[in-house]
Amino acid sequence: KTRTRRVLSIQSHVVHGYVGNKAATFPLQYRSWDVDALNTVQFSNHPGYGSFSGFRSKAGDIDDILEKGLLNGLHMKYDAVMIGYLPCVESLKITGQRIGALCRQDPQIKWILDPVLGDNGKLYVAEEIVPIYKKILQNSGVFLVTPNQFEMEILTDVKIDSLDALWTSFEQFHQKYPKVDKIVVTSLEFPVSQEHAERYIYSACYDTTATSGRINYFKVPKIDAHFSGSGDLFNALLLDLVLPVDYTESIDLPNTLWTVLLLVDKILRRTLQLSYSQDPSTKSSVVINDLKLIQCQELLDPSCQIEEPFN
Ligand code: PXL
Repeated sequence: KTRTRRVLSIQSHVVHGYVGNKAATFPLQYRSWDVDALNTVQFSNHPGYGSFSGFRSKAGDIDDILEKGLLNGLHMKYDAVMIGYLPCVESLKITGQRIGALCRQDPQIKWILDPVLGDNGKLYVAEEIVPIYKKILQNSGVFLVTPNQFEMEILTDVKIDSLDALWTSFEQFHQKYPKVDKIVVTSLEFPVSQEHAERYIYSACYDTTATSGRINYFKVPKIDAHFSGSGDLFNALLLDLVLPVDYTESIDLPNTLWTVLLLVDKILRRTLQLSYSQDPSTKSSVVINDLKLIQCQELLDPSCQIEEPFN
């Protein structure tokens, strides 16, 4: 009899579209997780559309649901807690404290933290958010952290403009936040050569528990489009593969990351193809508002074998 894994996923909710919990829930459920989705905002759609309406959950309301409702009311037991977009200072502070205490109480619970700060050199949260993430990472035994390149730079004070600098940044991260188990820098771009800079992105990981080859990186053909929610989908699939049902203190992080990269690539390409066939005016360099997760469900099936890398 297989156990059903259960995750508490603290992220955004959009009524229309697929970012935050809407991007994570279906893939995780499809891969046999019980997903408890706590919504940090409820928006009509993601703000990238240009207009949206909705509201952020208040810190007190999030805490009420988490502390009173789930942990002390229902006495929920989780295999994992995933925290994504949490843009409000008070909400992040209190949630960080609660999940920190929960994981100290029960070290079996794996905390996956996406330190959402910004992208492409721009912060998209208030500056006061930065020290809160730093404090969480210093004090808590976060299992897996998934910064992008810009977030990694902010957290380590290292400008990542080469593979060497990436190495330095990983070492700095481990020095500053020794309690963090695993780091995945989801996407990186730097000019190795003029040709490569345009055609590839990188993804890299650091596993502090690996006995050799702690750092690994992969080169992935770049898709010339921006997909809202792709990072959230990436984190959900990474969570699934990094915590298999038979999880025993060691997984092969580079191998896991490679599988996630292949899978996300396939889903993004299928999304682009479907967007194009529905609207032929879709340009090759585009912003894709909504992932086509439902139409990609057979790719999400855990038995789906992806044979051809990147084409
Ligand atoms: O994909 C991250 C994300 C999360 N939450 C909200 C967003 C986005 C990205 O667009 O708009 C509300």
